[in-house]
Amino acid sequence: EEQKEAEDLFQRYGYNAFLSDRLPLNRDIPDTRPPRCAEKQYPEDLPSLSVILIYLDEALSVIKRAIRSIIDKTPARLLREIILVDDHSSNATGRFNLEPQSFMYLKKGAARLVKKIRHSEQLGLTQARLTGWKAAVGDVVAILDAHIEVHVQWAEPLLARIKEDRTVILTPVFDKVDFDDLIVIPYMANADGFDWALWCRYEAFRPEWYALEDESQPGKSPSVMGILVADRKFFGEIGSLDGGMKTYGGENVELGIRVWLCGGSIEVIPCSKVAHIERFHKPYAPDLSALVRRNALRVAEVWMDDYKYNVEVAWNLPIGNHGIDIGDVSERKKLRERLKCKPFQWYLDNVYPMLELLQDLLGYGALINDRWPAECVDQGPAPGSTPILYGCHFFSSQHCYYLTDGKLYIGGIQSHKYSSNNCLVDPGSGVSPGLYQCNLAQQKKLHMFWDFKQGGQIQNRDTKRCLEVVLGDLYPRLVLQQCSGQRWTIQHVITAQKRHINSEKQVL
Ligand SMILES: [Mn+2]
Repeated sequence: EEQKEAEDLFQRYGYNAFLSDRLPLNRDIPDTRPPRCAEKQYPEDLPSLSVILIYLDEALSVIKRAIRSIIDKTPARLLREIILVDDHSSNATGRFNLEPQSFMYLKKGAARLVKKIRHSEQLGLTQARLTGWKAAVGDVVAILDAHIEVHVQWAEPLLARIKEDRTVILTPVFDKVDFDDLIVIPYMANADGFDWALWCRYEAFRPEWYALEDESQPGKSPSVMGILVADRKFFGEIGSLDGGMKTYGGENVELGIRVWLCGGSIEVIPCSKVAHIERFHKPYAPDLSALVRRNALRVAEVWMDDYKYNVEVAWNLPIGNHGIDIGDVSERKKLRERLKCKPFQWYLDNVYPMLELLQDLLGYGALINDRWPAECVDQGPAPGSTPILYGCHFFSSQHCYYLTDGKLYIGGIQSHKYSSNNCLVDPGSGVSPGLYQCNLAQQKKLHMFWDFKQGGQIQNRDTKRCLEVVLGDLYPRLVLQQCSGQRWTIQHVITAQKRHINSEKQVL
């Protein structure tokens, strides 16, 4: 029976809520900060802090543990309030009452610091964060998830840094709390970046940070993962968050780009650590990608100038004509003007030079042989180096890119200068085509350049063999053979005019 209950709770919350209900609310977690953090001295006189915890369908014991850790680990003189924002949870935890007895487990007097706001309908992550920020009265706001526990002395380094410079927006460093056993697994500090689809990812700091040889030092970051700490008023002056973002995703990247371009900066603070449950599944929707795509296109429209095509290509959409409703962006564009923000080029040059433009493309998307219109070229089993033909599903393993120099990538395109794409090669013998990291293929002088025009054959420039499809025992197979005039179509072709605009901007 307990097993069944535990499984039901896991399905509902995406973590082991059964175990959480049985762990002490004030459990000890290991101090995972860089060693030098414990030696640092912070001023007595620091700004006051409002902590905002947003949630949807969160286990009550998890929320209570978050509150308890904040109250125990934040100096009382600095903690102004804890604001819970419930984005219209469906289960009983959404309506847990705030009578004093709900907080009997807290230190005397601490319960009155806790306030709760419930959305009367579900408005999404961004609106939940904005609701908390608008209600806050402290000098500084820390906007966090509710499935967290803060570490010792987490607040002081944040408040001290904002006291020095109110225009920096900060992020603490997450540790991972495993969704099965709730054990804390330390993470090193990293910068928060993203790819051209605007999915967030960890990123190395800039070389200057490593040159300091002090991992307790703040590091500049292109963006945030979602949690953030800011001077409450400055956060408003710079446009808070884009309220036009729906449900999930993109708002963190929008904040990062905007803050950098409009007069602030983003820093990761390694001495401030927050243990965070990485859920098995997230609430809101089983598949968040359509929402992230919509929000990413919104970011591109407002902020990326002539570079917005990168986001469209990353989502395998036609350039300049994606047809997806991104809502009204006029207010955000006005904000950009009013704040006299720098062009996106400046962000690429100065903040995130590791982003690689998706340039020199002639065509991209699914690659289809006209005799087999339901089959797509696919990267094949991974790890592996043999591309195959597979029923079209149009996900990234079937995204192909044909470049001006004749390379043909299969299985997605990388967004960063440090990553390598996979190039189609003719091994020179046998009938199977190969797929190798392009830089390796180049070193080994594999035959990796192809002639291809929309609706024509795909022919290797060295071996003169063609990529073709033959009927195997049961299935059509991808082979290299003497050209018989088979015709291929790639999903999106980039016109000369669009290419011209892109390359001209790159020169500028
Ligand atoms: Mn989270």
